Amino acid sequence: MHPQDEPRAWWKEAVIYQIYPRSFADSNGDGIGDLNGITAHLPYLSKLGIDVIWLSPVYASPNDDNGYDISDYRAIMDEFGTMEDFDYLLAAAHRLGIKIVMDLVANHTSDEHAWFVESRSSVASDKRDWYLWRDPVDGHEPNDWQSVFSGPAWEFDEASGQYYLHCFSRKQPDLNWDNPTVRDAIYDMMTWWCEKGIDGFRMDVISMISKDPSFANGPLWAHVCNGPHVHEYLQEMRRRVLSRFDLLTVGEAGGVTIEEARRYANADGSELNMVFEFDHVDGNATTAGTLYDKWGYAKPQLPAVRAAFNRWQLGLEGVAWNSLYWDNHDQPRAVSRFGDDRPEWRVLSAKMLATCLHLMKGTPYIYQGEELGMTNKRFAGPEELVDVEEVNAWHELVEKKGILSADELLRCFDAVARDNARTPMQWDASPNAGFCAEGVEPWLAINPNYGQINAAACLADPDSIFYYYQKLIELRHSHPIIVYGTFRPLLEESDSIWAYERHLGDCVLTAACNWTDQEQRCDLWDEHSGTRLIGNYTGHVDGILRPYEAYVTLR
Ligand code: TEU
Ligand code: CA
Repeated sequence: MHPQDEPRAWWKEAVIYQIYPRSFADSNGDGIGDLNGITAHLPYLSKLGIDVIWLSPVYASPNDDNGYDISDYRAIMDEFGTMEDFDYLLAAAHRLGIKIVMDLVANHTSDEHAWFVESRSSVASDKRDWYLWRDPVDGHEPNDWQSVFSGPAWEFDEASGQYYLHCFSRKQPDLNWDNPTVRDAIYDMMTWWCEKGIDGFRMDVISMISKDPSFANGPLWAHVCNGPHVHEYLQEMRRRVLSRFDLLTVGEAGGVTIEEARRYANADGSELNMVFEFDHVDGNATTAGTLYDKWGYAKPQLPAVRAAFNRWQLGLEGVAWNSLYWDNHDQPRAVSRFGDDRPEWRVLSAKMLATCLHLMKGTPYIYQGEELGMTNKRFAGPEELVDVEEVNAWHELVEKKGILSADELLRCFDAVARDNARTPMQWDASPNAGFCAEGVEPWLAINPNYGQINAAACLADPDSIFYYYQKLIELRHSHPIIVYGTFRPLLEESDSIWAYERHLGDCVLTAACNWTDQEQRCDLWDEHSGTRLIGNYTGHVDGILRPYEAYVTLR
């Protein structure tokens, strides 16, 4: 069995594990996860079998947005440790055969970055043009763009009488990528990290680096995503930096369409390896987009989620490469959102979701704790809001504008707030879940269900979600059809079953997942269907799928 047309690449065969360092493991008793905490848990990741770690930002930062506001790209955040700790982590990971991909946040910096401090100092500054400064229009903002984190995307600077653009918080001013000196500085910094031996970049909001030069009124997304020069800049980045090293590159691409992704992730290798699209996590697709639209609590429905994936699977076949994810540090927990986190169904539905995702075509991403079936938290009241997005949304939608009631927004937070994913990793059943020492206060409250849901319990149970993920990873490493086989959707009319085939040479992989808590009829298999590859129940009953059953065969 050999991959046919599809060129082989290590980043297609790999499984990536995302670490949100602040919430992973605290090694020095300050309640904040750190680099040495990650190093200490490398054997755990090695046991899981992952190939690559994506580290959410570890650079110096005042933490307005937990490290997505960088004040020095060449320094480690004090709370996370030192550059020596980083070098040690990188070397220790490499010894175990695990690669490390860095988060590259280069659409914006912190307002405390030396570049911005200088830019702000005077309209005559050499670095004035490194950011997007504009004069007021009729005494107010230059246009009506709203920041992703609520309120105007422009902040007025009294001293110089101009506004600067910040698509995210006011402490995250956008860089001006149209200035070639800015691009040079970014490429230099990237090269510096590559020369250190890192293995790639996850590029934060990379689809937003080229703004619509008209700065016309309208929804922010429509004017900042997939702008006129974005492909030109990424091709330049490829020539100047990426092509010189053996890297995995994935661009976070809010607002990306399949058409655009065929360029960003083109198989010709001219830009990135793959992008993160948002169709399955952002029902509204992407170009619409007032902030208010994000807040809702409707359960995603199988037909819509499946249709989104099917579109991307077919849309990129042979011409670009997909990434596959259910959740990350910006999304609620997979099992709570797409599965069923009630105690009787949590384990089965988490395994079902994993099956569904990992056997499609693309590179799968696991977000820390997903392999344990960690769940969403519950927001009791505004005193629990920590994430800048939650705090600002509360202020804007509840307090200032009264668009949502307090209760409504809290229910939305329960469903989709980012802090659902950011509660500390649940390592064991000891006080503080093994995340930090007993008696220390963790930076974000631990989910009270850590007594039942934790890594130690999973490791002790051969039937756990952890070992199911381990098996899926092993399968990917041993069956080229999982990496390279073409994708064919099945049962596209079904309201309850997500099914597909993969084809490579004469081999066919058939996967079917029951998305409901009821038994469903399913006639995909007969005596010619081949042998069982994996499933989340023991055995298989002909003609049916039991509640949340996932069943996969290979012939
Ligand atoms: O996210 C950008 C993004 O487009 C969204 O994921 C957004 O944060 C989310 O929809 C808000 O509800 C990236 C990072 O992943 C995120 O953590 C940062 O806050 C953001 O960029 C700014 O750097
Ligand atoms: Ca710490």
